[in-house]
Amino acid sequence: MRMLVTGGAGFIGSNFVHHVVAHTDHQVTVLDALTYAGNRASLAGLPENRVRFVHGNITDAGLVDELFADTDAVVHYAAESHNDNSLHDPRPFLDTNIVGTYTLLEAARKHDVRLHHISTDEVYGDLELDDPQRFTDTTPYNPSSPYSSTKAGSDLLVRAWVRSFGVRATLSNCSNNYGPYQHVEKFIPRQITNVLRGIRPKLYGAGLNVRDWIHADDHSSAVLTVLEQGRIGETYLIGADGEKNNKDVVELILTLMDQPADAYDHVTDRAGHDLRYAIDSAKLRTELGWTPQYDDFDRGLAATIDWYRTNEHWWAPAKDATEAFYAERGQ
Ligand code: NAD
Ligand code: TDX
Repeated sequence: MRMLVTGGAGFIGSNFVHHVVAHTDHQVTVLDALTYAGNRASLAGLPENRVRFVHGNITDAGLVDELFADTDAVVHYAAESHNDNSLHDPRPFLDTNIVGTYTLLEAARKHDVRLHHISTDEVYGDLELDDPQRFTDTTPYNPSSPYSSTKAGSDLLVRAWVRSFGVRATLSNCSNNYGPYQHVEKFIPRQITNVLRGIRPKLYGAGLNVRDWIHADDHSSAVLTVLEQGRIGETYLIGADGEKNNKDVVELILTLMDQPADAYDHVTDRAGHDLRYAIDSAKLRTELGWTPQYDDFDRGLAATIDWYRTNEHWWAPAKDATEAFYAERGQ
């Protein structure tokens, strides 16, 4: 299969490209604009006869049209992905997440190309800490931030293009990912690299907010499963039963890095901070037979810490500017 991966130089997209090369015979073309979040080094070492890189923007209709003409399937990861950035400057989120997705849908429609759209559990809003319910594909949309509202908008565009124009698309909404190649602006890599730099980790507010962690490689295997076996028009929620509050995660990072568990600071909370996300992935597991491989968060986190320890050349160039951005906001 000839596969186009948008956003393949980002965190989850690059993990997916590594996964596809290791587990299939597909030919991959990556389309990535190399924003501050994209990094060609995340694709280093992959065989040139399997992976081609195209530097370009998903809002460029001419380029997208050209690429779709030579593609059997598209997996759409490209997005502005960081909530804190969306609170500071929402505009790029509208351009990439909404107009970019629209541009891909129009090309999928014209060329009758199979499309899988990557989305997030944040479209469902948040849950109370003691709510026994978890998100399913029938949970009403209720996004909180400029980021999650643009992802919700992009999901609705995909559903409309399936229904109105017969585009062959599936969707997946995944919980918080961790693993190698994640930008140092995000919670887990920020705290690991802070410790490596001798900076105290920074916890927003009291740190009782819960995220449902999944290793990026498990996200990749789930996406491949949906691409190969998912029913057109369906939405699959991807999660690995990994609920943890931020305070526990930061304390675990410190302990795994041989620091006192309380050696962190509480900083200004995020505006509109979602309290809890939790995924019920029963549909994906029972209908398509998917299971995650990383069932031990402590081990997965320890491996991620090792990766950042040995790959400082990958993250160091972005670290100072990222911390300066947070410092301006008291975070
Ligand atoms: P990321 O910010 O690490 O990577 C995004 C990539 O998209 C970058 O390589 C960037 O250069 C590229 N990009 C941005 N705008 C573009 C444009 N206009 N044209 C072409 N390329 C562009 O993001 P991520 O964390 O890897 O997230 C990838 C996808 O997964 C997103 O759609 C996100 O909503 C979704 N998602 C992320 C998580 C998570 O925990 N990070 C969880 C669920 C879903
Ligand atoms: O320094 C920090 N301190 C802190 O306490 C940072 C950066 C974050 N946090 C908190 C905020 C969240 O409760 O940690 C939690 C995780 O924060 P992020 O890594 O920014 O992720 P989140 O906002 O949950 O969104 C992520 O998961 C869903 C991805 O960035 C999204 O792209 C995805 O859709």
